[in-house]
Amino acid sequence: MKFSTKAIHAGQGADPATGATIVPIYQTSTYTQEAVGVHKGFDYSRTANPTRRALETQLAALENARFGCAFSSGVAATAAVVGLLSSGDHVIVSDDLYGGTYRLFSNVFGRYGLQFTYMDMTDPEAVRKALRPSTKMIWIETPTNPMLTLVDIRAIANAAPDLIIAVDNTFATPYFQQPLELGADVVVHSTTKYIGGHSDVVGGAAITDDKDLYEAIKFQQNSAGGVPGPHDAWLTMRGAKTLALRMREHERNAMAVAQFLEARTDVDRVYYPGLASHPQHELAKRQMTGFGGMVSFTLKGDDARALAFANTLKYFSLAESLGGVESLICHPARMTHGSIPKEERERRGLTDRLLRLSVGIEDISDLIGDLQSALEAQQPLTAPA
Ligand code: P1T
Repeated sequence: MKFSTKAIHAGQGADPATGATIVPIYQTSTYTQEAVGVHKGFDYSRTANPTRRALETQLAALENARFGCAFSSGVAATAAVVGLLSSGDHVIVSDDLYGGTYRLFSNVFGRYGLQFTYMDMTDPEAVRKALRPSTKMIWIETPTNPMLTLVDIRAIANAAPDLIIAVDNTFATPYFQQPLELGADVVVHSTTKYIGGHSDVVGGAAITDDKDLYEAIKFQQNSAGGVPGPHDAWLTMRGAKTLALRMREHERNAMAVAQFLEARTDVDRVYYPGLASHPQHELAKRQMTGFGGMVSFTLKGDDARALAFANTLKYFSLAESLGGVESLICHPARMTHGSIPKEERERRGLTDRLLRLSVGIEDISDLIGDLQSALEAQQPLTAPA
């Protein structure tokens, strides 16, 4: 089965109880047993629920894997994977990543005795040198949020063959990037984003083809209990059916937006892996089958100018999150990445002037027109005194 067919058919067979063509929302917490321990495979909905199971089957198929666990959010999925580790274990983490992941690692798991080294992973040899006897996991976000930096998954997996390689594949989605085929052991998603696709549901997933790893993650899922309810699972599953269609359109629009911004003299830098000017454009072409829908950039001028620009846009809502059909703009330093200390942020290039676009699938002429009007509404830059 090819990708779009899997999105529509994997886990989506007719309901065995009624023949319903679409998987029903099994809005139940529990299941009546014929006798103690005699039941149809479900006994309590934290452990398993038919609607959630259909979503898990669908998402696993999209990553070309056998096993998936759905969670109530992306950070719940991340917590379940890092929760496999024990006090004293060491994790190497890509140094640009979602602020909430940084917060979870540093401020929650750090208190439980896990050790995290954040580093630039563009040099796999440097990653190999940073390995310690206690290193158990490498946590990769690629492309990173919000700088759109890439990490060569295969090179890192080769540099650390015995460790758990976890990849947050939220930005690329399985449509554009298949980390398990590149040597990763587990893929994590915020399904809140492109997979759900309509900004109406929060969720997460951890997907693997390794049975032992799956059993361990499922144990975490059931023990810590960060599961989605059946209605949220159903919404996510419905969204995922059109992932391929949406991603093609997100990418087409994002490329046009990135090229438009790059050609403007009032724009300082544009970060988009699809641009030939992106320092890792060749890796992007090799590792991904498309470049995604996220574009970050800096305007010339100060951060007040950047904020005024963001407030002037009509179709790009000023909002956290990404990956929905509607376009969003975010000021990462004050919004999604505010929990990272300023000096850490700036070391990664995440300045107060940085803006991040989640380019939606509206008509491209409206989006470009909106950006153009907002740029032209700004005070002209005055020459330095
Ligand atoms: O929000 P939640 O579903 O818990 O997902 C967390 C998460 C994990 N990984 C990546 C790469 C993410 O971008 C996120 C969430 N990010 C945002 C809310 C944001 O606006 O960047």
